[in-house]
Amino acid sequence: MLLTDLPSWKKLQAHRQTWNDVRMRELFRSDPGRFGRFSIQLDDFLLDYSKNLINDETLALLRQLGEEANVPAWTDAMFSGEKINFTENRAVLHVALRNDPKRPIMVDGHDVMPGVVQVLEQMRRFAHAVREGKWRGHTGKVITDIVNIGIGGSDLGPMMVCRALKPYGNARINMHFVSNVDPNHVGDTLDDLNAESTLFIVSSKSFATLETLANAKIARRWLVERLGSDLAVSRHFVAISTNEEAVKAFGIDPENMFVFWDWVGGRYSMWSAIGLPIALYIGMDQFEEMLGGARDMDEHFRADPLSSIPGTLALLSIWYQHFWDAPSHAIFPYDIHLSRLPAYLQQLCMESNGKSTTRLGEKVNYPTGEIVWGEPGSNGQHAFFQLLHQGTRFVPTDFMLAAVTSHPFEGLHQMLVANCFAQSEALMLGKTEEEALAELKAEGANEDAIRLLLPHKTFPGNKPSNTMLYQKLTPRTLGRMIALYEHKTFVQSALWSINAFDQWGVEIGKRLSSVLIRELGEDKAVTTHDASTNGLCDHFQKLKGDKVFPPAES
Ligand code: G6Q
Repeated sequence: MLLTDLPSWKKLQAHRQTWNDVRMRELFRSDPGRFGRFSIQLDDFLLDYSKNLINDETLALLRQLGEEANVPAWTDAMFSGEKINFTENRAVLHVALRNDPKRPIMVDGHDVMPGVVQVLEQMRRFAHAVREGKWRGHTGKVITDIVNIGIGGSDLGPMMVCRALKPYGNARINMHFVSNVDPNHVGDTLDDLNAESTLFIVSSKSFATLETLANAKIARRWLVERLGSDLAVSRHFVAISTNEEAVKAFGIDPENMFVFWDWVGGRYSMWSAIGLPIALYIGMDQFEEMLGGARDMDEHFRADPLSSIPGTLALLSIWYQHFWDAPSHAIFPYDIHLSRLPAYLQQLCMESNGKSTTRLGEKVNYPTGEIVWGEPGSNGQHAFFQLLHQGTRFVPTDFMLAAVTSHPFEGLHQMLVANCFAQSEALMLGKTEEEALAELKAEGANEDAIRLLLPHKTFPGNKPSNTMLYQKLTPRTLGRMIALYEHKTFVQSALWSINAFDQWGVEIGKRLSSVLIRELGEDKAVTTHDASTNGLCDHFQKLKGDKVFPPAES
């Protein structure tokens, strides 16, 4: 049955009508236990979801909806290795990558855990050798720079985590991430590197992605030119893939290859060998801490999917998206180390749930897939927060912050925390006309000024937000947080009756450009497309001429 046909849907529609005149500030005033009732704690990790437009009845109805959509049964199916990614005939087992190795998970009659453990051990040996300076470059130099070449799921996770866990990073090792086929990406990166001490990781599940292979070829040529021998490749290139043949064909020795499996989706793969850059940077013990954090969240989720942290956030998102007309969801980490988290979650959520066909092959008759966006605070406050406070859009928000920072400069962290709390408070409270008037009077404004300014100085408030507060952004905490959003995304997909684990929209993009790549390389007008595309090709060819842009002057 589709979401809108479930019995609780109609009840939620009726329930929504009771919310038209409800003010969250009044709910807090009348109920001192609200924070306690609407918050969940997993060790130090607290989710405060009390600043939402909900009461006990709302939550009960949403949970009922989740039961009717069979969320618990879908959860069991995923954890037990059923092929729930049915359009690709694959199991969905990122949870196996952080599972207790003693708990078997079967796919096609085989336990996947021994393979998982074997790759983790290989990663441990390699990370140790590089970090201890035992793995050296072709000329005997220790590795100081690591370049991950990959895109999408083979880039965003490791990049986001390496930034997030900088305080845990090896001081000798600089991490670089090349993803874009824009030549400036690989070019600017290589400009600053010494081939003798650089290690490249070519990271691609399919080993067929145009951007990655093109950048990897440039990097290999750059290396061989500088070190004067093809033999250097084996000390400076490793590959992560599911496709051994393609890795061999590229010229990387399978000895230097780390495998993973088709049951790991690209955007769910940072826990697999795709996480090798993370392990090289923070060490394997800390990498396993991160896996442990994800396992904590897996267990918490699995025990009671609809009352868990991820389940609650998913149900709230359904409430706002369908009953409050909120197509987007903002992510505001008050932590500069999490600056790439919004981009990471954009892929996780929008690639997973950006679908309009149900599991039964029908078109959905309701919106799916939140538009995820965000930036770290407090920067956002000086930019787009205005729209949240006084604009016409309704944007539910997640804030996240740590109680302890790795740079305890006097007072700064407290200011950051205060800013974060103040924003969620202001979004919830708003400012009434009476309050704005009192302020203007206290400032000594005359009657004319009051008439002019009063409507502009009031704030509607009643804007929902969730806050995640934890002690410190450790590998374990980060693992918990990412697994949380994975499971939130999964619960949403179960409610929307869609397959969160395929990505045909990405596949089409991979094919579409190949015709144009060929045509743009030919010395004749492009005429096979619509007038706009032909016109753009024509203008490009005129503008480009034979010009190669000179490097910027130093
Ligand atoms: C992830 C997507 C996509 C993928 C990239 C790279 O879930 O499928 O972002 O990760 O297109 O693919 P490869 O790893 O195969 O190069």
